[in-house]
Amino acid sequence: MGKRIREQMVRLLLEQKEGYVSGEEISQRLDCSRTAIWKHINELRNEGYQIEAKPKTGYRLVYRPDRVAPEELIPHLDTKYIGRKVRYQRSVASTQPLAHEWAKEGAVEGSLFLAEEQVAGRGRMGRMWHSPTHSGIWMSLILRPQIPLNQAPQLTLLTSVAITRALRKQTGLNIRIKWPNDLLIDGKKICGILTELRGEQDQVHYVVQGIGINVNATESVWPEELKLIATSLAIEAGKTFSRPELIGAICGELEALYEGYLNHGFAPIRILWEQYATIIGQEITVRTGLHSVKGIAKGLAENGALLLETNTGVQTIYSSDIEV
Ligand code: BT5
Repeated sequence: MGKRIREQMVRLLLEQKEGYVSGEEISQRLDCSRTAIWKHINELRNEGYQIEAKPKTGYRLVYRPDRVAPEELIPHLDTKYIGRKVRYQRSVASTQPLAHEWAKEGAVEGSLFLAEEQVAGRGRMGRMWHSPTHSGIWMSLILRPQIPLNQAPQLTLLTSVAITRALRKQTGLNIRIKWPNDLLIDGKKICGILTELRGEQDQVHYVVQGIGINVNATESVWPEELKLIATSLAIEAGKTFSRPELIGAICGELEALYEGYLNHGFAPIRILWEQYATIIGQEITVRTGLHSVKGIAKGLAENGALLLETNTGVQTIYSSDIEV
């Protein structure tokens, strides 16, 4: 309840642009007492908002912290269910286990767990994901598609396409997809996706999609080894971006593609994916466990597996690391 009022209060303050909104107007529009307003204003201040209170005039928003809290995100959402339920914490070990717990408690499809910082963010196969505070989007999305387990990798491809489209629109940067789960700008990683799920062979119970995007990070927040392989939207564009606005755009693209996927299957996603992929027509090396195979990446099979043309014929690769 308190959260709802704070969300509405931030919106009301924002509507005023440079002007003031009187305590009386807030109390009428939000249907709460002057004492309650004061309490919420103080809570917002504790979260980093600077709100000026001028006697007989009202309140004015002077500074709005860069946060991905629900009240910042909601004004940028234009979706039916993706991102409509949000859990938010400033600092977490990783948003993934928290989203798993929430899913087990019955979180609805589209629920989103967001944090400003992860101190033990994770990649695939036990790798680390660096998530310095306020510098990126670190979130886990819960989906409940009625699909068999072996189709779940298609969701990683779907999400890659959705994020690519949203970020291209919002930033104008040339973002490309590297199979299966990386988004790159000029060969440097800007985003990683981690798809985890619970289910039985013929039915997925739920999917938790971890999405990590370097938004406003500068190189100074990264360890040495990352500086060579990673980049951020801000480094590439030379300006910072509003993370809540980007999340809103991503949720919108995701919902549109996901609805299309549930109704029409993977084929339309496959066409889009191939359009944005870095590797089609290139020679690549694929590592699958202990082995590695060289070949030309031809595109995606109908089910989303990678088609690799090798000396011995076309091979179908389900998931692995690739080197270009
Ligand atoms: C991934 O793994 O790319 C999946 C990353 C998923 C992160 C999200 S954030 C929200 C959610 N909560 C989590 O704890 N995780 C998810 P993988 O393909 O295994 O790539 C990991 C490798 O990327 C590392 O070994 C580093 O080389 C590199 N890396 C680590 N942090 C990075 C960063 N911030 N930017 C770019 N590259 C990074």
